[in-house]
Amino acid sequence: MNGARKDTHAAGHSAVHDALGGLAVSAAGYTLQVGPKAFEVGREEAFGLRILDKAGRAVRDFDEQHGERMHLIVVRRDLVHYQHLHPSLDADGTWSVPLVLPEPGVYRAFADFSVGGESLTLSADLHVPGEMGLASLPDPTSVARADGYEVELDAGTPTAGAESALNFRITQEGQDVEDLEPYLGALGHLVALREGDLAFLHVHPTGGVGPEVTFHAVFPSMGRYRLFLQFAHLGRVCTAAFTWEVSP
Ligand SMILES: [Cu+2]
Repeated sequence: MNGARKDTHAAGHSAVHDALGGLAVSAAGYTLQVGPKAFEVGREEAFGLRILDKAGRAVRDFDEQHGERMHLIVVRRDLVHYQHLHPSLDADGTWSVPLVLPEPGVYRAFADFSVGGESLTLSADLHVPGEMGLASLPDPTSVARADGYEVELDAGTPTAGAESALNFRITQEGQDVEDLEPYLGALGHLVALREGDLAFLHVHPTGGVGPEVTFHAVFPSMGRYRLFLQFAHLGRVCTAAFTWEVSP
């Protein structure tokens, strides 16, 4: 579930973790194993994943990060159909969660977790056969609509390699939303994916009071990124997506 949680570590939390991850199925001695890898369009499957150590044993001891021990992000490779899920861990070290992939195409599944104090994002492709309507990345914009909310992004002019502040302001019918609810130990959750290779930047708020949520991120290179902001209000989690262009 994605409900409100008690903040465990928003204060003093490092603003930027791994600048870059999500490009490999194996890193730092850990390997991601997923199944099934092929889905039928729109049909719910029991999706499972395991993190194997160097000896091939399933890891069972994970650190809590942002109120959960495993964050699963699934997005189609053209950066549509974003999902953020929290699987549950079985006794044998398998994380499982019901998963529906809504349209044909190739999806990237990112397992974002921490073991022994080290944060890692490993990823694997999932396939949905069928005729795929390819979406082109929407043009960069500073306003996105999500479930009846309007979200405005002010990030100045981000430069590759330098820390950027990203400020989101959430309104509803022209009124500031001042009573944002905690989500994953903070006022919002942001995932940034780079166009082209889906490099994964996982950033968290460094502050914010409703209606504003602020993050810091380092964009590793010039180019376009898709930002997925999630926030909670009135017991619901909403997702707003932005295309953001980073200058050299
Ligand atoms: Cu999560």
